[in-house]
Amino acid sequence: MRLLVTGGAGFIGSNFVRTTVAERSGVHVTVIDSMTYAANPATLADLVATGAVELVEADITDATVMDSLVSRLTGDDDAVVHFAAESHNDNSLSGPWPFVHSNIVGTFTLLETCRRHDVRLHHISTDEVYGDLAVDDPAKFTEETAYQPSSPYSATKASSDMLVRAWVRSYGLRATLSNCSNNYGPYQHVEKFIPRQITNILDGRRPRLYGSGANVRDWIHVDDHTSAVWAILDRGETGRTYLIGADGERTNLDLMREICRLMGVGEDGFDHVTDRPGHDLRYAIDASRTREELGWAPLLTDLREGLQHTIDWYSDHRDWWEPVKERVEARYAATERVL
Ligand code: NAD
Ligand code: TDX
Repeated sequence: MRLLVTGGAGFIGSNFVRTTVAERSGVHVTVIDSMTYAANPATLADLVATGAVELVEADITDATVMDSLVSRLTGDDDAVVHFAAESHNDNSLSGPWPFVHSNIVGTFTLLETCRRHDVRLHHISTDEVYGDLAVDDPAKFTEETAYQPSSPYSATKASSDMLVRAWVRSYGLRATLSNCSNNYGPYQHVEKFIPRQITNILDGRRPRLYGSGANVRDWIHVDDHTSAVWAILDRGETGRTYLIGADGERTNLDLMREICRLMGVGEDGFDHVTDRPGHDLRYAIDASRTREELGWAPLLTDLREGLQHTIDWYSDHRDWWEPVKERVEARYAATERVL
C-alpha cells in the first residue's frame, strides 16, 4: 500500500506518519509538505534519513508536482491522506490569504489530481466548521449539524469540505472526510494553546489565557486521531463524513490550572490577556456513529495523564521548540495586553 500524506511534516500529519511507519510495515509513505513556518525540519529528519519516509518539499497547489506524486498511486488501496492546511486561528485573523491559498486552492488542486487518476482521498477537517455551541447546550456536533464557521480559518476548512463533498457527488471521487476536535500531544507548534503554556513555564514566562478562559475545547490525544484515521482508511465508506472526538471537554481556565498544577507553578500563576476576536465559545463532538460503525474507540482518554506525557515531551525536546519560541512570543506580544 502506498500513501501520499500532505502536510506530513506538521503536528498531526507527522504523528500519523510516525505511527504508520512503526505499526504498518507494508505501507510506503511519501510526504508532500511546503515546509511553512508550521513545519519543523527536525520533525521527520530521522525517518527521512533512514529512508522510511520520502519527503517532497513542494506546495500542494503545484499541479505538476501533485500530478507526478498522485500518478504513482496505482493500487486499489493506495490513498492520499490530506492534512496540509494553514491551521492557526490567530494567524487567520491577522492574515487570511495563506488560508485561502492552502486550504481552498490546495484542496481544489488535490481534488482535480485525484479525479484525473481515480485515486482515493481522505480529507482531514475540523469540528470548527460547525461554529460554536452555548456552554449549557445539551447537543454536541453530529454529522448532520449545519456548517456555520466563524473565523477565516474555519471558513476555509468548511469550503474545502464542501469541495470534497461536491467532487464525490459530481465526479464519483472516492473520498472520505473526518472532522476532529482539538488535538494535543508531541510535535505541536508552540503557537497553540497547550504547547504555548507548557513552553512558557519551561522558559520562565507566565502562561497566557485569553479573556476569562470560559471557552470550552474538546481535547483528544493525537494518537487517537491517528487510530481513527486508520479505521476510516481500513473500513470507511466512500462519501461519508466521520466525526472524531474523545469526550474531552474542558474550559480553558480548568486546563490552564491543570497545566500549572502539573508543572508545579501556582494554580493562578498565569495572566489573563486580550481575548481572540470572534472567539468560539464551545466545541463538542458526538463521535458515537464513528465508534459504532467503525469499531473505533479512543484509548488515551485520561487528559491529565496525556498532559503529563506532553509536558515530559516538551521538557525533553527543548532543541525542537526553542529555536522558534522567541519569534512566536514576540508576535503575540505585539497585540496581546494583560487584562
Ligand atoms: P500544522 O499547522 O501543524 O501542520 C500543517 C502542515 O501543512 C505543515 O507542515 C505545513 O507546512 C503544511 N502546509 C501548509 N500549507 C501547505 C501547502 N500549501 N502545501 C504543502 N504543505 C502545506 O497543522 P495540524 O495541527 O497538524 O493540522 C493538520 C490538519 O488537521 C489540518 O488540516 C487541520 O485543519 C486539521 N485539524 C487540526 C486540529 C488540531 O487540533 N490541530 C483539529 C482538527 C483538524
Ligand atoms: O495563548 C493562548 N491562550 C488561550 O487562551 C492560545 C494560543 C489560545 N488560547 C485559547 C483559544 C482557544 O479557546 O485556547 C483555546 C485553544 O486555542 P488554539 O490552540 O489556538 O486552538 P483552536 O483555536 O481551538 O483551534 C485548534 O483546534 C481545532 C486548532 O488550532 C485547529 O487547527 C483545529 O481545527
